[in-house]
Amino acid sequence: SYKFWQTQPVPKFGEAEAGGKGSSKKPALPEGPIQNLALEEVPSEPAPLVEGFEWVTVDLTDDVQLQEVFDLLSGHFVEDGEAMFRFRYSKSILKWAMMSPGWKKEWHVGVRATQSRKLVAFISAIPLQLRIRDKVLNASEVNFLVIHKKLRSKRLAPILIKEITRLCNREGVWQALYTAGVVLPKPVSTSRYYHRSIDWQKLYEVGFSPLPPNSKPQFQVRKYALPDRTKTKGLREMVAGDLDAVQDLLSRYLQRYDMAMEFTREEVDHWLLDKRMPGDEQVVYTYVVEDDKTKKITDMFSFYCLDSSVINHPRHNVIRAAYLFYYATETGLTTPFDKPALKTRLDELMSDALILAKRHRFDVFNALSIMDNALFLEQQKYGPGDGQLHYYLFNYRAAHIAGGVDRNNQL
Ligand code: YNC
Ligand code: MG
Repeated sequence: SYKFWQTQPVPKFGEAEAGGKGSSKKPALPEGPIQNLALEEVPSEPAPLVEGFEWVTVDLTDDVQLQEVFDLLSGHFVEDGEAMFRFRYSKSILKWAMMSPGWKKEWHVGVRATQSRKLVAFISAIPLQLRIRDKVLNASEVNFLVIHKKLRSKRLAPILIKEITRLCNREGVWQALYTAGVVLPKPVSTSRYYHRSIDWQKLYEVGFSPLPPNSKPQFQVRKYALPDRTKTKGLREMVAGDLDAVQDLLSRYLQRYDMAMEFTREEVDHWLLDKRMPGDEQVVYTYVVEDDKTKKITDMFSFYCLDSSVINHPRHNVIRAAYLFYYATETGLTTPFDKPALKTRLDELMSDALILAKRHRFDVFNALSIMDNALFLEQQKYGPGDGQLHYYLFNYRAAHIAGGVDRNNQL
């Protein structure tokens, strides 16, 4: 019934499609903002919390507070349906994800128990420029909404969501992007997680990968075996000197999609270049292909490291997962939509990505059914997972955006 969400400026199930592209017989609604507020209408103070709890701004530059967010998320954030695995965002990845260019400390919102000072809930936002078809929105991305398990189902989530909305609005930001595994009104796009085993034996032991009927463990191990060396000529790690070339290539490539980030040079630097401090774990791994004659950057791909805790296993505590991040290529393409050529090239690049992930001791490589991933998922031995990921826009009505798999079916 969506008692909370039906009060919010989001599209409703059953209403006409925006842009007139849907199959609905109802008259099309225009693509664009759902509600226009004036800054004066935005409350200057947060709504009060129930007795015993208080709002705080969490300072992620303070390692003690960062550790509190890490502890809250690693104990209470997203789990799979059977509660076997839980995302385990490292402190490094939390800083990377929440302290991107333009980040505001006010957008790291916590709730503490007044007496014990314990951090019991959290929500965050970062600023971004998001293109939907030909419009670029000055938006935020909301993530890391979490409530301690003992405080669930008390309607605290809507209060956190309203508070992050207020704080975005105060900065003149009226639209937001967010993703969730749950169905809410109303996804602008829906994708599925795909998994490519690297260490099949371990994934089997923790209960992540099943043994298919009529197979044997040694067949599975052999099926997912990878060579030690990459094949693409000119492939190397991205360095700071590649920034302009990568920004150029990536922004051209992202033009192919109906919804994509618009990256500044500073953002490419932040999201793609590994800037670990000594002792920190590496978060992002980015590779480029440099043509040895022209010295041009012709391709790039990246993945990031996000572990999952294995809940209640006697021997294994974590799954080391690599998540496919951005990629771009122009190699061999006669036009941007030359799908057979794109498939050939992506297969080469993504097979090397797996080899590199194995070299960095990842157990599994994950990808969503977005971008042009449908072109290589099957060939590279990815299998569909149980999880779906829905994409949502706050205060923006847009015609549905088909995922990569759907688009591939139209090849
Ligand atoms: C969710 N994931 O439907 P209705 S994703 C949004 N996103 O409202 P209560 C959610 N809404 O149906 P609980 C949601 N999950 O009555 C639930 N809801 O209208 C809605 N899990 O609240 C739900 N993290 O407090 C219902 O539920 C209402 O105690 C119920 O808390 C929910 O980060 C939650 O999955 C998710 O920690 C915090 O279960 C809790 O169960 C939990 O009674 C494990 O809430 C961790 C987890 C969510 C990961 C994520 C993106 C969040 C986006 C939030 C929406 C942002 C909108 C844009 C704002 C900025 C606008 C501008 C400008
Ligand atoms: Mg609650």
